[in-house]
Amino acid sequence: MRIAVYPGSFDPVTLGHLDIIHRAHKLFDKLIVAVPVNPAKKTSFSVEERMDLLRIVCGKEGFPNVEIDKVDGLLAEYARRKNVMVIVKGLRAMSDFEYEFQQALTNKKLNPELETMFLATSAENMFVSSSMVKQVAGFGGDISHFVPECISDTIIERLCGEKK
Ligand code: COD
Repeated sequence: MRIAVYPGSFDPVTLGHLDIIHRAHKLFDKLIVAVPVNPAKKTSFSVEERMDLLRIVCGKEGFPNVEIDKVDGLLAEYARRKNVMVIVKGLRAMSDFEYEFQQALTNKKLNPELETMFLATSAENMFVSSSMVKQVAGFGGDISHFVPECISDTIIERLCGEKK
């Protein structure tokens, strides 16, 4: 069975992330979308909130082989435990590359069996990021072009404190 993991902060999940899930789930028997318990970055949404948003979005899409999980500790160790062969990452621009390349090399050192596969962003999602979504939502702006519609109100309510 070919199992891949798509790890990310998903703080919150965006249309850019969803596009990568859409394209990656077709390439593997199982795709695990994994949220770290102790992310390198400070997050606005808790692990459970981020997993719930992912569950809503992936449930709505009806992906038959996508699982949502959390990673406690190193991704390379998680991959070993779960028989994951491939880490899927998205690349938006050259600015993503250095960070992603460093992570790919580190994960390879920690688990030589593990490959990292990069999917190029779709042109329409090139500029979409979780931090941009949070900034726009925080001022009550329209985030409908950046996040799946089914979670848009929840994000705005949570970050802006009012339902749009
Ligand atoms: N289009 C395409 N891809 C996108 C888009 C977009 N618009 N937006 C984001 N992406 C990609 C990113 O490039 C990334 O590959 C992925 O989606 C997730 O993005 P984020 O921003 O939600 O998540 P990150 O980059 O903060 O996630 C960091 C990890 C959780 C992957 C990393 O910290 C990790 O692996 N943590 C586990 C602990 C560990 O093992 N650390 C050592 C690894 S070196």
